[in-house]
Amino acid sequence: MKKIGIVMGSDSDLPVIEKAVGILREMNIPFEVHIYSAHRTPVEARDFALHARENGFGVIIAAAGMAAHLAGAIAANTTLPVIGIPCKGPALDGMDALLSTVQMPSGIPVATVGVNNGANAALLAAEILAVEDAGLAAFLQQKRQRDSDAVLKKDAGIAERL
Ligand code: RP5
Repeated sequence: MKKIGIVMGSDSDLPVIEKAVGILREMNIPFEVHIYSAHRTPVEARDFALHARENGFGVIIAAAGMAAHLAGAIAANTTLPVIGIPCKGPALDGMDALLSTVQMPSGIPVATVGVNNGANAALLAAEILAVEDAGLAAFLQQKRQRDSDAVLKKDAGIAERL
């Protein structure tokens, strides 16, 4: 199976990445995590993206906050699918990172999930790999069924709680 590359702009983004890592572990998907910044370590971020395909990655998740250009910078240097996670910073409730990540000009796409939504980034990355992996697709379907069952269980108990 291809690996998922996870890049965060700073270790202050770690709580968001931990949600993604938890889901990838649950699904036994191989991954690698790095701290590369588009502005503090631009050479390393570029090199990672340039060689990601030959290094066995199938999807890259890039998480960054504030003027979050990491996902776009990674996407500029690879044709692998890149999923951007805008991280909430100290100002603007994450709107700065959301717009910086989602508003990529035409030609270099970044599939952007919600602010701080590491879980959806991991699930989307898994769905991309599952296009060619029936076992992973089945696992994803079972997970949805479990989530659905949990909601229906809450529905059955809601009248007693009110
Ligand atoms: C971005 O700036 C990082 O992704 C982080 O979300 C934000 C702040 O970084 P630190 O100052 O906490 O290292 O590059």
